Amino acid sequence: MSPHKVAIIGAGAVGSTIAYTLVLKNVTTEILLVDVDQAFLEGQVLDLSDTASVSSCKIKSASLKEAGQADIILVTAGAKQKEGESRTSLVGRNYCILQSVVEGMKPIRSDAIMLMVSNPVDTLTQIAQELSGLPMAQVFGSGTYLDTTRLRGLLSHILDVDSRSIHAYVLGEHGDSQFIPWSTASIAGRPLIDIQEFQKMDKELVRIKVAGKALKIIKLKGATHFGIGACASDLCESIILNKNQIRPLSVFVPRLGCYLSMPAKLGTTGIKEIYEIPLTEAEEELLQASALSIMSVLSRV
Ligand code: 6V0
Repeated sequence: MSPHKVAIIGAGAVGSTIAYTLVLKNVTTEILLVDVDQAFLEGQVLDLSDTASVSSCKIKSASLKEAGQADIILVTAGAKQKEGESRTSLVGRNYCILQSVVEGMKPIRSDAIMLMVSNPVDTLTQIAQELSGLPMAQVFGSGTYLDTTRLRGLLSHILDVDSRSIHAYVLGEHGDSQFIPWSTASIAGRPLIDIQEFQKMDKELVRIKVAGKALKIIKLKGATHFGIGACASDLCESIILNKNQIRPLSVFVPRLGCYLSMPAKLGTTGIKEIYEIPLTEAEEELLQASALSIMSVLSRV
């Protein structure tokens, strides 16, 4: 494998879980961890370095300048939601953090791929692209990949089919205005709307459970990190191995004028293509409403 450097900004619950899952995947040669809390960072690096028995990946603490020269830069730094708090309420605090992170990394390697994870992820991805000056194809957010994983997990339980064989997406904002385009969901080419168990299913309850799962976890244990760890490391693998996988990611959709989640093809150069799903009129309205909601958050920054 050719040398591959992944930088993770923010070594908290999310950043360290991404680092841990990446180490176990053995797809990268070096992980650079960056955090403002130097003692905490040193502890995380020492703890993660104990995974050496299962991986040859080296883990180091690094400066923002060094992180700016990595092949892939993940941003997880920032405040997280508290119980009952929405992701959009974090925008002011996390905008300031993002600004200092991007400025600190400059000059950023021109072919670096930047993956945003901090919330509100759609708004911050757009800001990261503008501040970094990197091409749009190289800056994207984890978007509704995690929500889609949650949806497929729930459907798998209800329909008794492996979640990876269910083609269904959560699109739009990684937040309250996200929506599920049910008309496009299928199993083995059969639209879900033609399947009897699906017809009996309470779709609104499924939507509420998917959209509300993060806050439920936060209420019970204070943070969510395993799901996003699995999703973000999968995205890194897709980039490093040029897998051309289709994932619902926060990408810039010109006709809507903002970053939000759409299925997109991901490989070594970043976002290679955006696949706009054909939507019904009602679903298109939900997409437009989600775009408006993201743009209103952006206008408040
Ligand atoms: P955490 O455990 O508090 O970690 C955040 C880390 O960021 C801390 O270690 C801070 O010291 C560090 N930090 C703060 N400012 C800076 C800075 N300027 N430079 C470097 N490091 C800094 O939070 P956690 O890891 O749980 O969450 C991080 C972010 O991920 C939050 O915004 C969450 O809302 C977001 N999540 C996004 C998800 C997604 O699906 N996109 C999923 C879960 C969490």
